[in-house]
Amino acid sequence: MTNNDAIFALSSGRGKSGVAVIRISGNNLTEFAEKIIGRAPTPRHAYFTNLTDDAGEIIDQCVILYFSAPNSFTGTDIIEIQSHGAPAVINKIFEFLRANDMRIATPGEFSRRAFYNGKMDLSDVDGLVALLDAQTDRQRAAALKSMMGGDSDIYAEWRNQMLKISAYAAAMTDYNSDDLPGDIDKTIYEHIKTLYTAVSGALNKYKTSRAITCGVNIAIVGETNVGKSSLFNRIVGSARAIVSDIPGTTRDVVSATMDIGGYMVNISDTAGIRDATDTIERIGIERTNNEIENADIVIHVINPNDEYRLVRDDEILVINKSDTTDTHNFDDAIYTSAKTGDGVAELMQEIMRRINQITGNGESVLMINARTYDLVKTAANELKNALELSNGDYDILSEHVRYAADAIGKILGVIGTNEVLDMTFSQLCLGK
Ligand SMILES: Nc1nc2c(ncn2[C@@H]2O[C@H](COP(=O)(O)OP(=O)(O)O)[C@@H](O)[C@H]2O)c(=O)[nH]1
Ligand SMILES: [Mg+2]
Repeated sequence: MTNNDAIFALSSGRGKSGVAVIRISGNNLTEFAEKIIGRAPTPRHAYFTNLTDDAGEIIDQCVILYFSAPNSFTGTDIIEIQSHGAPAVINKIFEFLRANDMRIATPGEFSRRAFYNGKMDLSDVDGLVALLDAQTDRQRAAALKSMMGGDSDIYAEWRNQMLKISAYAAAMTDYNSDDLPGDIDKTIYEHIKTLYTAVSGALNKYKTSRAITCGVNIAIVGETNVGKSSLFNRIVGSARAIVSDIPGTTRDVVSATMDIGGYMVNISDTAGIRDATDTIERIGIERTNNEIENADIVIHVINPNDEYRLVRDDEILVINKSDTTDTHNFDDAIYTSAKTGDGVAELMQEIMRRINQITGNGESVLMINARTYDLVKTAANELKNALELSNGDYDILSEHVRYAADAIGKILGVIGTNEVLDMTFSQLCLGK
């Protein structure tokens, strides 16, 4: 099914660097490895060599590694050339490889080979995509777990059970109901119910997965001039928003991405909530409402003596400008001064507490992404359909459970459509 012709790519980052890693994947690369190393290569040994082109000119001093199939990332033979990271060196090596009938890989082609050669399933590839995107420690940990097969094991186990139940139910249609044990319906029902609980439970963790991979969204809202932008700057730790005492200065939403306790956080400073007369400001306020809707955490800022109208049930109430007064009217509010920095640490603690609530301290069962969400949902729906059938509808029940198994099979890539494969692999960069 796959053509393992010789392909190559720069696996390290582009730009000037100390070392560049160029990977070649293909069938029977031993001969080529021998040619560039100067002797028969032992797999997984490092060879320091003068890499020479076909005209006999030295391209660079390199370290060369050889991996023989199937013990490599792609399951094919692999040669890894570690050269100096200069663009001129990399270009010259590429030229040399092209002259030796190799072609540059397409994005994700190495992983595609790994998939076809049984080295990774699609859920592992999802993990790899997430790992390459990871910016914070929690993202790294979750993606790594997924890439190393943590998610695949769960999916494979579900699918296995679904296939068993489906086959069992299908076989039952061949029997006369009088010949079957009386509690058979109950047994099947219990099995499906357990699976349904697990699958739908994982689905409910989507928000957690999303918060880890895409970041927790925080919106700072409140009337104009209460100090939202000043507080935003305090939180982000750099002057990114315009601070001014002219009401309505922040007309658009200013956002920053930051790392709080290993979690990625997208924090937005918004235009104030007030009845704006000016069109541009009104658009800003509309955007504020969008931000509030999309936010996982809302920080509502007010002045010490302001009347307080709740914006969202679960908001964090912050009374800013605490340096201007001694009155403490609210018990469960956090008092801050964006001016002196007072109370900001306490606010950060509360933010951290909320993040932990949302992410469940990172203990999510599965890393569900946009691709897998729909498939997990289909599986859950099919199981639900099966549970709603009346006793004895074994052939229909068998079908529903098999559809559920198929959906999970698509997550793993055991049942593959080209669209699913293309979508997954195209997210990867060159050299992966
Ligand atoms: N005294 C005092 N002034 C503040 C504090 N926070 C902000 N301000 C001032 O209040 C005004 C409005 O601040 P800004 O951050 O632009 O408010 P925003 O409209 O809610 O974004 C500016 O003059 C700030 O210097 C604070 O904690 N204490
Ligand atoms: Mg502002």
